[in-house]
Amino acid sequence: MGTKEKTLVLLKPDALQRNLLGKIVERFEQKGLKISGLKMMQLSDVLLDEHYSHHKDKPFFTGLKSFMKESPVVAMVLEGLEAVSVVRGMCGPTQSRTAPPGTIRGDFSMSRQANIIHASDSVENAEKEVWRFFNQDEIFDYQKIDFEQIYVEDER
Ligand code: FUP
Repeated sequence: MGTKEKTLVLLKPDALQRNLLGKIVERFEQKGLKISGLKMMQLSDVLLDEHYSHHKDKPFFTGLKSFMKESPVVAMVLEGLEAVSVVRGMCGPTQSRTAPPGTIRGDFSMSRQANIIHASDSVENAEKEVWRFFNQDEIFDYQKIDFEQIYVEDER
């Protein structure tokens, strides 16, 4: 019926500068995702080299790293059934200009680089990324009172 997953989200410097943090967090809350972790952090070269290692030889790599260091980001861990694909769907594709309306990128941005949000793209990567950005004691396992309204009995 779906597996409980955790996924890593970064609200990028453009989301912070453009006062969009609350609107984006609200979407995840309204969807029914559980916030297991949330903090502000200034990203380092070491962390970004690891996080974007698959892009290290691309022409946009240096610009991407500078952009991600322009201000702090907000890092979140979201939890729910199939949370990885649910959150990716809510973000929309990388190129914001053509991202569908209704997605976060589609509704709030016009750029490929300044595209507001990062979300893990697979269950395997989510597992790595959660622990790349969060320590164990920053992730909270708690009961959420709307759980039984969000999922029906045979989904829980
Ligand atoms: P996504 O999984 O949608 O975040 O996309 P990618 O992993 O392909 O890219 C990571 C980030 O690199 C994007 F969010 C923005 C940046 N990027 C560019 O700046 N130019 C490109 O051509 C592709 C990606």
